[in-house]
Amino acid sequence: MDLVRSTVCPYCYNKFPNSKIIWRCSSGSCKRPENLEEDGKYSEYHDVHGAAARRMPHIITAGKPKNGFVQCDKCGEFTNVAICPECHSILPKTDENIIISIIGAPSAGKSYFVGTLLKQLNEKLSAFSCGMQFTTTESREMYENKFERNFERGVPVPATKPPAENMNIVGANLPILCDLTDRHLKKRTFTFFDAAGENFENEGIMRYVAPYISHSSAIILLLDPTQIPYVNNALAEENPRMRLRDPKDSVSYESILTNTISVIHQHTRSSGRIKIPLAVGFSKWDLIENSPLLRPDENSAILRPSPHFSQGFRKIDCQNVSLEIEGLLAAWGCQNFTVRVKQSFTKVNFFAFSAIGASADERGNVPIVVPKRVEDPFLWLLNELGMIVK
Ligand SMILES: Nc1nc2c(ncn2[C@@H]2O[C@H](COP(=O)(O)OP(=O)(O)OP(=O)(O)O)[C@@H](O)[C@H]2O)c(=O)[nH]1
Ligand SMILES: [Mg+2]
Ligand SMILES: [Zn+2]
Ligand SMILES: [Zn+2]
Repeated sequence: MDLVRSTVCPYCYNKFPNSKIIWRCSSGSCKRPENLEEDGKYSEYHDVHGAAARRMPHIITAGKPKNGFVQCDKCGEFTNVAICPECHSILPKTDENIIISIIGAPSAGKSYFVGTLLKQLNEKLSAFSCGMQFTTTESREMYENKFERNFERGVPVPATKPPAENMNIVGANLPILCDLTDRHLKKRTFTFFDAAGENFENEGIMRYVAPYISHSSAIILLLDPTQIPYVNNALAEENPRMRLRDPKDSVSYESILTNTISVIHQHTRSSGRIKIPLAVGFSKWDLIENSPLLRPDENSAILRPSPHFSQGFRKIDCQNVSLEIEGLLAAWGCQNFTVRVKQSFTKVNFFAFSAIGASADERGNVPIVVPKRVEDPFLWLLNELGMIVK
């Protein structure tokens, strides 16, 4: 690692010069139970309890790296395990660290989005001659426990837990890290941070997530169409038994957008249009497609399956979908929202997707997950960041 460059930790989002990086010994000797040492910082961030679990191998704070390795001042062996000076998490060995922030009201569909997106990337990213791997065993296990197992069993993914007061928000909900290796073998680590919707409800709480939003390479703002009064009324009229949220009960789109903009401005001490690319994605699109009152025109691009994995990235499809969604938003009385988004961010595209493909049944069982267009916002962002081309 280069000494002048800086790193953003993908766990605590602190930014520090690479010269501040510290190291964890990985030798057999330092890993022996009797040689482990209490690591309070790591345990606090990762929410680790129990005296034994909090004990970890020795940390080398004054190492001078040579070819990526430093010598342990306790056992004399060499290690290349770089860790964050603030939270002691292992820093990924990567060419670039990319944070993707997923923002949205409680129950907007953020967790299903992340879970089904990772599933699609895992299965289909080879179409772009890219490989995907979870960065750490911890990330792979989180994906398997939180998503894969529940998808297979038709069990709902639990609501994401908001952090207890004063607890660090990342520790309460560790991000999932995965490495994407492109055709030139360049490896980039993506951090998907799927916070609880409660974190975005007001500006005061949102300041806890400010560092991760402000350090993001891209933001995905997820909106639940049933939060739009026009949509909510139409669905209720068609199917009075459908369980729908009361749009008045949850934080509005406009507030989430306003909070996001002001948090970024404050944290980056800037004003004006924000240069971080923003994908605005409408979730649960199956509800719209299945509604005679709301279903778009039959020749709409949005009704067709996503073309990107089968035909290569199609920017024109993203643009067509975006225009169609803008048209629907205008018809549903949300023009002001669209204008505000475009005035506040320099790069914006509107999307719609269905993560599950259908609603859970009345007993709460989730059908087999058949995602539609869930990959579109992420592939658009990869294109905006110059990682995949047409
Ligand atoms: N019809 C339909 N329902 C969906 C879809 N995706 C998610 N849902 C439902 O929306 C609800 C909330 O989904 P989550 O992904 O847990 O929402 P979240 O934004 O992570 O919520 P918090 O973690 O509480 O902030 C679940 O009950 C899902 O059944 C979809 O594609 N279609
Ligand atoms: Mg969630
Ligand atoms: Zn850290
Ligand atoms: Zn050692």
